[in-house]
Amino acid sequence: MNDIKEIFIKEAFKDQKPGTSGLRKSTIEFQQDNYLEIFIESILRTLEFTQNDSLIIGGDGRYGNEEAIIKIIQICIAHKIRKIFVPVNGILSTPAASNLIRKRNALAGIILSASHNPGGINGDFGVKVNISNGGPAPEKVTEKIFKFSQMLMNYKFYDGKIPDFNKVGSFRIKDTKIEVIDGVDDYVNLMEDIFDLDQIADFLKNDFSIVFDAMNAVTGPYAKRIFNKKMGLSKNCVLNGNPLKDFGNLHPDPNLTYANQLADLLLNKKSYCFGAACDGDGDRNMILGKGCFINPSDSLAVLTANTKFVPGYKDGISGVARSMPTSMAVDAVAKRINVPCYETPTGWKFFGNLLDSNMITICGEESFGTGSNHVREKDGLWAVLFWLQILACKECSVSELIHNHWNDFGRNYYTRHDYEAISQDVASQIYKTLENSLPQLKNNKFANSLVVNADNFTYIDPVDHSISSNQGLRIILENNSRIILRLSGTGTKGSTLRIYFEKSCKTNDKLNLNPQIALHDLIKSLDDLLNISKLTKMDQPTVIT
Ligand code: VG1
Ligand code: CO
Repeated sequence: MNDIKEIFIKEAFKDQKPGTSGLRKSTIEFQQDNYLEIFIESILRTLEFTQNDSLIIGGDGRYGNEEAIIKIIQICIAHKIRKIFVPVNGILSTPAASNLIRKRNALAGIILSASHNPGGINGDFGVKVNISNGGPAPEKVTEKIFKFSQMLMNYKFYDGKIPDFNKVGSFRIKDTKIEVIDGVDDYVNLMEDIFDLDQIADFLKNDFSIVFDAMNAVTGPYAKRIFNKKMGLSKNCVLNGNPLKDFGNLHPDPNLTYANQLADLLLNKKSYCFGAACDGDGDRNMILGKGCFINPSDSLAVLTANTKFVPGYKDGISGVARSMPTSMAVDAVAKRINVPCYETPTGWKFFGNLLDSNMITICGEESFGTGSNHVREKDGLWAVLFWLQILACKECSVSELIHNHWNDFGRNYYTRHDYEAISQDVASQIYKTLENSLPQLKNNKFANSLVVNADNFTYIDPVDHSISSNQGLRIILENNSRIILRLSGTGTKGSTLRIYFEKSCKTNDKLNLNPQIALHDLIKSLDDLLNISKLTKMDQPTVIT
């Protein structure tokens, strides 16, 4: 019996263009017949596996995770891929996947996740593709995948049963060996190489209470292994620690709006000295202190200023990078320690070349993402451990650390306003109005300051010289203030508008204002120009960071 089948489709799926990070759609759309399969076939054709190449497959545990892994294995068997690594129960965080690709010398990884988007049958599903350096596929690869998806009218698959992958072991089907591995081990080993976990544990046990919110998503098993098993902390320090298919109806986006349970514990009740949360696939992090929220752009600056306290970076760093909308707080640190600072478009894939060429060691994005050359993804738990290591060395509170940082380097007041899932027409009207106003804005006054530049950001990769244009509209003002506007590439409903406001202050300026007040003139002037509240019929953004 021939159990390798060829399935034909009548029409290509027109909407398989990957966005900022992978292909994301509603779960229902992903469940259309052949939808996932055609995208996977396109990935395999693009990557061109040879006899010696292996593949990592895992996901954040959301609805459809295991079923998708089975389908992908079936397609891989039909393609005679020699070796596949799957974590037990298919649960693998994005940074752990990046690490595994590198450790096992795999050609690629397929991560089933829509990251910070909600899960469940009424939520979202997604596929991220990572290449052999462990990082997200760059644009030239995702473009090729998209091209295949528009051309292909058939795919191959193995029409047979795939054994359970609920425990460590291995099995062979036809030419393919499938190894089921522990998805947590390698990652925890890596964290032990970078950090002094004993020092952190001693500090925490000495009356420095912490709470970590895994938001019913992928980081639960990792956090329990590190905080409970390795450090011996009480079980209660990990909240929502079991990965659930629908994330227990939480929206696993670690910000003040969606991680409100944690925010309430730290900011209102002041029940702990330190709190942190990660997103659905474990690459984002939010850091909170007692009564104190750390803006992710500031977090990047604090980590960069304190690398000497972390064993993994004790020999110094080669450089830093931030995405364009991320505040320039880290630029001041880079200048002080005399290392280069690069500005890339939004999306982790743009850090890959800089990391691979050792031009940078640390990088980050304003969207709660920080990471380093230890993997090629942003890494939520890594950032949490980094903060704890600094606090353990300095023996201070989160609030003292951030205030001392501002007193030393100055402060970049910063906020991001998200208008989620608004109509595409309204979003494009707002975007076009600003785009068309850019030439008039330049060299004129805006919010009482001179506009020194107004443009649409274009990036030229310093390593391979590839050009990425249309990466965000910018109004750059004379006193190092900026307004940036871009449309999200990860949303699945309507359009999501992101607006970023920044004002930089010196050490002798007022450093303790509420950012919404410090930035009010910029926020108000932009609304006057673009009519955002009127057009969206929203008196405030969906999420304010
Ligand atoms: C958002 C963030 C971006 C991040 C991306 C993927 O993209 O702004 O900084 O890299 O999500 O994060 P967008 O296009 O919606 O602004 V994750 O945690 O979803 O992989
Ligand atoms: Co994520």
